[in-house]
Amino acid sequence: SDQFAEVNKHSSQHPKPPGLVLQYGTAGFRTNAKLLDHIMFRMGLLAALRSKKTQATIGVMVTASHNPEEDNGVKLVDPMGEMVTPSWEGYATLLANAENEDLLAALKDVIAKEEINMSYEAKVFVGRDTRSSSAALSQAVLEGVSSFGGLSKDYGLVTTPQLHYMVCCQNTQGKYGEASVEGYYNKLCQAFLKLLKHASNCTDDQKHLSLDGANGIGALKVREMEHNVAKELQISLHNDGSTGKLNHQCGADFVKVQQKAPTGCEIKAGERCCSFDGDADRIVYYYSDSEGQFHLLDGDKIATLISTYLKELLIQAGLNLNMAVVQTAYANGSSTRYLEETMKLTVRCTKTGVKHLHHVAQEFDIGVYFEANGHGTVLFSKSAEDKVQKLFDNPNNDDEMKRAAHLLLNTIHVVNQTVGDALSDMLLIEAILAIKGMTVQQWDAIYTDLPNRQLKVKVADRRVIDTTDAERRAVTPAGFQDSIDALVKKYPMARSFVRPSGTEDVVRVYAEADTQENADALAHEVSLAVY
Ligand code: NG1
Ligand code: ZN
Repeated sequence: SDQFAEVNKHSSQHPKPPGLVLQYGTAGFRTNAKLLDHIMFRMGLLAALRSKKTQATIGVMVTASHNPEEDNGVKLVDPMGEMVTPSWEGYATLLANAENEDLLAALKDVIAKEEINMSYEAKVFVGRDTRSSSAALSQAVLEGVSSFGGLSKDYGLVTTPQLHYMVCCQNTQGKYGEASVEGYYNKLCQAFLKLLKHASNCTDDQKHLSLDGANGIGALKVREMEHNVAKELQISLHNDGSTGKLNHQCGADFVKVQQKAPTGCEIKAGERCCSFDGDADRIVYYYSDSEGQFHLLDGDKIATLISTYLKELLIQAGLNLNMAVVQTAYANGSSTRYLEETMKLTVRCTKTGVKHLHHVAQEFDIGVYFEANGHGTVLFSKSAEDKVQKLFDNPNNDDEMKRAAHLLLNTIHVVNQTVGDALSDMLLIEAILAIKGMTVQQWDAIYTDLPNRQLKVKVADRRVIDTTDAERRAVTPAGFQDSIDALVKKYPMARSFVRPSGTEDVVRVYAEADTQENADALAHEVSLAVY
């Protein structure tokens, strides 16, 4: 039909380099931006098909998150704002790797398999990060959508979680909020200010936060948002993109992996600081003590702060809701022990990648999920939200219950439940610290991290390593896990695992032990065993 003629015509302007093979990984496609033009066009086509299939608006985000500026990437967002469903990740890989002359056949295959009604008009929301390649690449996505006669809305420069939010708002007819960047700020900031009504006597120090924007989109969005909350939160923005290079020696991934402060920020002793990543879906906190020692408060510490706060509120509110914390193998052993043994919370471990955590968190009334790298959020079930609303509306509550209900309700509103969101997480964390009158040092002292080390190892083919038990054990190559076990035995309180990265062509090694020397030695020894 006509539609396919259009696709053919436009596809020839976005040719695939013959033989190039790419995989839709942990967070979509990600590689050097020069290799991505045809991928973007084709993801526009696929998003249009996904929209026709679901008869809903689909999102396409152009970003490579914490990767270097030269890279780019793309991920698809499903109707409720969640990551695209696994079977469609398979189609994405299929379309991406079809040689030019096979593209139409591959599309027709997807259409037939999914029994897609091609007469439905596709609707796609597109967003992009600040990389120099992102504008042209998002144009290619838009062209893909329109080749199938679809309608698209280009949100331009937005954070990844903002795009997820827009898609969810659009498909829930505004019940989740208004599908605009303004609507997003209004919802989050109003909830934040209501939460802050419960914080008394905040000092200027407590109201001050130093923020590393990773020279990316998060910095632009903090600038747009900050005036809304300026009375309660004063942000000193560093690495705002005006001079530095995206993610270079800064940002949440750098700070987490290097376990040191970003360049571009003069941090004063004791000062509360945080870093976003390149698309503002991750956040980590840190401070430097009076001896100049660096202290990192990662996703595990964030999950602990939030779940502790929520548990206290549930008790005060007299609400019996089941809550769990969802982590990955990268969660520090101390955090898991603290959550289970001291907080008596349910803790679940999943494979790396937020889609896995999100999925498990949905099984509970309240699911707090965070990757150690600072990517996470809180999910509230429909029935949990209803119970909180009902309690809030009940005129017979005593003062403590009234307070708890108001706090729970506005906590639900400040959270972006579609996906981990650095801006939203920051507002929630800042609110909790203010409400509890807690300093970053007191938060840090809740438990002490086991010293740990993460390494990357380049190998010929990372797929030879296959894992099980939420990636905590290797099943191939034969004998490899036995070697790891033997090394782990040498050190007190040790743990180590190895898995292939889904976003980079490397194998990741993680080790923790009683001392930093031992964690470093173990990580090193395990990385030698990888070959
Ligand atoms: P890979 O490259 O698969 O380890 C990394 C992070 C994930 C996730 C994705 C997407 C670590 C160890 N891994 O995945 O947690 O955030 O990137 O950004 O941090
Ligand atoms: Zn990111």
